[in-house]
Amino acid sequence: SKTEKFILPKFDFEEYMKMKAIKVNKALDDAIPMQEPIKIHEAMRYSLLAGGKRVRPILCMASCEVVGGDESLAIPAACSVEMIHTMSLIHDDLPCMDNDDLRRGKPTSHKAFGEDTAVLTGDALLSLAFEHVASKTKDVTPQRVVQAVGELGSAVGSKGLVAGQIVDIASEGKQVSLTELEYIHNHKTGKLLEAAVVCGAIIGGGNEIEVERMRNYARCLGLLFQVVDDILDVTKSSEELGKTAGKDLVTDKATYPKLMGLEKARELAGELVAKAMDELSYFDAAKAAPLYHFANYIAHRQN
Ligand code: GRG
Repeated sequence: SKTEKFILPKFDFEEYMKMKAIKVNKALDDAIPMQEPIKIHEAMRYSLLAGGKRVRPILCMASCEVVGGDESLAIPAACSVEMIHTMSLIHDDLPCMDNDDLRRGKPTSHKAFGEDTAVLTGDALLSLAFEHVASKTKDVTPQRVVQAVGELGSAVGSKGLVAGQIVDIASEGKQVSLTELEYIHNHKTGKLLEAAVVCGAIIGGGNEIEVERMRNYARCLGLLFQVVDDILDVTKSSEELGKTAGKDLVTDKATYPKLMGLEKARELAGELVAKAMDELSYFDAAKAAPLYHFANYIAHRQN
């Protein structure tokens, strides 16, 4: 296939992810020491250190390295991205939103600490995210740090995550078109992924062309993630038929296979992974290896 030639046999992607996640987890742990008021810091640490995959911070660090920056430059920004991601999950789980009891295998923030504290925990993580990248980023020009802060802000706000969430809420129970579905995914999932990658490239010293290439790469990756998720939903659903019906069959949630057909959805996934890799071909192949494997991993994951 078109992507085969990019697979570099010597690169251990699983090991790479594991090592990077260890660094991220250590940095996140250090970023929020236990202190007074105990309750809020306990709640912040509870959700932040609950063991997500750390996809966004790892992408931020990998993107910094692809433009020639040292990984350490991007660690504060990487932590900020994960703080924003975590706060969006806390607020998404609230009774007034999705009303979920479990997240990352543990009771959600409002279940563990109460709704009032969960709202404040999200607020505190969001504020800390900006404080952290601004005050902890070292050996990067102020101009680049400010640019990264701006990227993060626009990824979160009413043109970013919040936009995706409000349109998603408005579309509940309605027929969703492909355009609307893409809008929701691009904002709810895509924008923060994009900010993670773009911030990494800015902080790593990338020039404008390099930053835009990485932005395009991230956009492909975000959409790919969603298309593959939807395809897996369908294939899982049909396998589980007779046991428990797949969630797609029991809800009216719009998905790519539903709106364009399974074959066309698979084609789209193939196009996205090829385009993502095309953006990477501009960079040093060895430094880009993790990002090639990332795209490949997302395209071929089985659950
Ligand atoms: C951001 C101010 C502000 C408010 C929040 C609630 C909300 C607005 C937006 C919703 C954002 C949301 C829940 C998007 C879904 C993103 C997504 C794909 C989550 C799953 O990410 P993974 O698989 O999860 O990376 P882990 O647990 O591994 O980190």
